[in-house]
Parts: sequence; C-alpha cells; structure tokens
Amino acid sequence: MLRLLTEKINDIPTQPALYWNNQTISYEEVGQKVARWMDYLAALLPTSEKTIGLMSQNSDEMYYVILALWSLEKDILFLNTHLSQDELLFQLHDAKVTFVVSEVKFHTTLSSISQIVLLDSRLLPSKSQQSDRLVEANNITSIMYTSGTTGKPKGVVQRFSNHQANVKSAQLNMGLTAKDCWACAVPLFHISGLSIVLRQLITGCSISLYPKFDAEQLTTDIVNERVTIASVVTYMLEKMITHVPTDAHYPPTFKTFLSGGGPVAKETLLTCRELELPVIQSYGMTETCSQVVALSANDALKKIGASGLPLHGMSLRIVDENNQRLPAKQTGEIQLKGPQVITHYLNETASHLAKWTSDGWFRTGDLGYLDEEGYLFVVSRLSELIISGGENIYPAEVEAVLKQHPALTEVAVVGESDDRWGQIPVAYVVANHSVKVEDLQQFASSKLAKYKQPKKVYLCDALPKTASGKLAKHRLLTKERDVFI
Ligand code: S0N
Ligand code: AMP
Ligand code: MG
Ligand code: MG
Ligand code: MG
Repeated sequence: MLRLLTEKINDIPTQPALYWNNQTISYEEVGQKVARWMDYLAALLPTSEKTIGLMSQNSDEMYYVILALWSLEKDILFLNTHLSQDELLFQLHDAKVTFVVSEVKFHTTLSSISQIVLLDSRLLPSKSQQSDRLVEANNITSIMYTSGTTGKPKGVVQRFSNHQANVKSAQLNMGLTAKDCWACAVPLFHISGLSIVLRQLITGCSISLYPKFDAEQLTTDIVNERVTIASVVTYMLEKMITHVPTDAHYPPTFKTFLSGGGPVAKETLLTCRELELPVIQSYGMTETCSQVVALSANDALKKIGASGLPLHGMSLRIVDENNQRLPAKQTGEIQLKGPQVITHYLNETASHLAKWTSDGWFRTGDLGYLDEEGYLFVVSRLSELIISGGENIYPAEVEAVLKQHPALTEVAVVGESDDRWGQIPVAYVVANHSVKVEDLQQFASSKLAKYKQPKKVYLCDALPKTASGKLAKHRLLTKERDVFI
C-alpha cells in the first residue's frame, strides 16, 4: 500500500479521512477498503498494463480505487465523464490504455473501445490478502487530457514531485493542517478535485466528498462546522451566494472558498465580501497540478480582482512576443517555472515542446500583468479558449468536428457570454447547400461532449475575412457580427 496512506493509518487511525453520504470513514477503515480494492483490481488487471483508465463520477468507490491503483503502482488516466465516445477513443488510443475501471453507467460508451473493470463494491472480496509491501509516493502519476489550440488534446503527465511541490505551497499559503476538512464537490477527474486527495495524503486532512455539486448540501456542511475549506469554480460560488442562510452566518470554523479554474466577476467577489463569505481567488491549471498563484486570507479583501502572488517555489514572469520581461502594469503572456509545472506531455511532439521556452519557462497562453506589489491580474487569453462552468473548450476542436459535415464550407466557433455558464460556445457557419441548424447540432452531439456542443449555430452567407483572405474571428466578438448573421 502507499506509504503515505499507511503512515496516516498508523499515526491517526481513528481520525476521519472521508465524509461520504452521511458516513464518516476513518483512516483505518479507508486502509481496509483500499486493501480489498487492491485485491480485486490486482486479479483483473494484467501486470503488463502500466496505465489504467478511470471513468466515474465522484464516489467513495472512486476515491478508494484511486488509492488502490496507486498502491498497485499503476498510473491513472482520468477520463472526463462528459466526453463522447470519439473523444474517449482518442484519449485511450493516444495513452495506449486498454483497461478502464468504470462505473456501470458508462459501460455502453466504453464497451466497444476498452476492456472494462466494474467499479462496484458488491464484487469485492470480503477479506483482503494484501502483503505489507510499502509503495513509495514517487510512483504516483496521474494523466489528464487538456485540449489545445491545434484542436488535438494533449495528455498532461502529473508526477508526484509536481503534486508534492504544489501541496507544500498550498500548505504554506493556507496553513493547511490535519484538522482541516476540504470539501470536494468538483470532479475528481479534474485536478481541482484530485489535488484535494494529494493534499490529504500529505497533510492528513479529511475530505468531504460529494457525488455532484449541491449548494444546499455544501452550505449545510459548512454551517454544521464540518467543512473548513471548499474548492469552487465561479458557477458554484454564484450558487453558494444564493444559499447563504438568512438566519445564520458562516461559522468561524470555515476558513475559505478556494476559487479557481477561470475568472471570477468582481461583482461576485464584492457580494461575497458583503455577505462575509471568505474567498481566495487563485490561478492555476492542469499543467501546474492546480493553483500556483493565490491570494492569502489577509489579502483576499484588499486585492479584489487579483489572482494573487506566486506561491512558494513558483517563479512567474510577464513577457512580450520576444520573451522579454515587461514592467509592472504592462500586459503580456504569463510564463511559469517551478517544480509544480509538468515536464512533458504524453507522446511528445514538436508542438508540445513549443509550450516551453528554450530556457525552460512554461508558456501558459494566458495574458496578464503584475501590479507594483507583484500581484497577478489575469486579463485574457492568447488562445481562444472558452470556459463554460469550469470546463474548457478549444474552438479548434469544435471547428474540426463541424468541418467534417458535408454541407459546411466555413466554420468559426467563438465564446458568447452567458449568465449561467459564464461563456458558451456558438458557431458561425457557411453551407454550400441547404441544411437545418438542428441537423448540424445533431451531428455535433454524436461527436462532442455536451458542454462543447455549440449552443447556437448561425447560418451565414460569408464569414469576416482579413485583406489577405484569412478568417477574422475577432470581428465576430464585436457588434459587427450582426452583419454576418
Ligand atoms: C459547474 C458544474 C458543477 C455544473 O454541473 P451540474 O450543475 O451538476 O450540472 P449537471 O446536473 O451535471 O448537468 C446539467 C446540465 O448542464 C450541462 N452541463 C454540466 N456542466 C456544464 C458546463 N460546465 N458547461 C455547460 N454545460 C454543462 C449538462 O450537460 C446538463 O445538460 P442536460 O441537462 O441538457 O443534459 C460542473 O460543470 C462542474 O463540476 N464544473 C467544474 C469543473 C472543474 O472543476 N473545473 C476546474 C478545472 N480546472 C482545474 O482543475 C485547474 C484549476 C484548479 O485546480 C482549481 C479549480 C477550482 C478550484 C480550485 C482549484 C485548485 O487550484 O485547487
Ligand atoms: P485547465 O487547466 O484546463 O483547468 O485550465 C486552466 C486555464 O483556466 C488557465 O490557463 C486560464 O486560462 C484559466 N484560468 C485559471 N485560473 C484563472 C483565473 N484566476 N483567472 C482567469 N483565468 C483563469
Ligand atoms: Mg489547459
Ligand atoms: Mg454533473
Ligand atoms: Mg462538468
């Protein structure tokens, strides 16, 4: 079993490790569950298979399986449960993964493209046969795909050293201890969720895990003084605001929301301040194993709108197109260097390598500036990345799918602002013969995850072009778009 877990079992056996569905599960009990899952998985997974897929919504079983797979020295490919079969097939093929541990509801999607191992605790052996062999944390590797500007998703390889550096810096910034209870209502298949498990393995804090985000439930668990920290994306924070109990304040046991994964509107942060909801804004990404820039509790109120200061071990610079550092207040690309940053993508290609400068800085593709005190303000993105409810959508990926439709000759996908999701993807298309919008949406729905499917499709006679005939997409983001639809 993982040495990190065994140490907790020995040191704090009766302390809660997991809160799930009205149950409190101690470290000792987690150890027993993980041992049984290890037996079950070891019997079904060939030793020759190093990387195993995992496809599940948050559950206690998923949590045990993560710890069991790592204890068996397997690398885990985390699959986003919203993906279409085509998208899953690409990732499994690219990562050379044959076996997927999966919740039953995804079996129809997965059965023709992988070998399935059932994620169902009823199949577990009643007693475990595990040896006492300890597995070092250095063996922990997680892989998560992120899309890119080319439209081809890239496998982000997160090693334990990256996770560890990330947790240490969070620990310093937030004063995280074994007494904390971190609410995980974000998916464990994203780094926003998985990083909470790493924080637990290193600090011994407990996790309050939810099958899906439920503002009422999370509010109850905060008010009842269980949850001390909760990770949220903007969509969730806005829901939490509407659930603040009118007759009670958040108790002092609640330290803060950690908000990440995208920008938060200043009005939202001001409302939180009015309602006395503590929020720490942060900036981070899958490639940095979660937050690497954050506010501290003290700064959170005085620096509203800032993403914060680089956390321990993280170097940050703002540069122009020639990678020359820019002075304070000038906007340029945010580049990062430090042990939290991954060193490579899976199956390295030239375009992957181009994400690093020759002297080792990671090009985030985000634009921002530093104020005179060194606080980061994220302004926008170099790429056209759309963020919908914390899920990322690269227009190139959606365009590549729509272009496969025989009626379409030109396609442009852009983000439109949306009250509910922050942004939604919309498509502007030119067709060479008559086609219905519903048919195009139907076409996209079979190939793309729901959140990536264009919520609106505009049939146009032509799309805006530059003088040299290239698509001028930015003009679709201004009032001028009305000319084309
Ligand atoms: C926002 C969430 C919770 C919405 O899901 P919800 O309300 O549960 O919806 P469902 O009931 O599942 O579905 C209802 C309908 O809505 C569609 N849908 C669902 N999600 C989206 C979406 N995001 N955009 C558009 N549509 C969506 C469904 O398809 C369904 O449609 P119908 O009914 O028609 O079938 C959920 O989306 C969610 O969990 N989002 C968060 C994802 C996330 O965690 N993102 C962060 C990724 N980034 C990182 O991990 C790096 C940053 C980071 O580490 C971090 C981030 C946050 C906080 C902390 C950190 C950290 O640094 O530690
Ligand atoms: P991902 O790793 O896929 O979750 O996406 C990370 C991306 O989300 C970053 O590269 C940014 O574009 C965006 N992002 C994360 N945090 C912030 C923030 N505080 N403000 C604005 N954008 C953010
Ligand atoms: Mg990304
Ligand atoms: Mg959901
Ligand atoms: Mg989602």
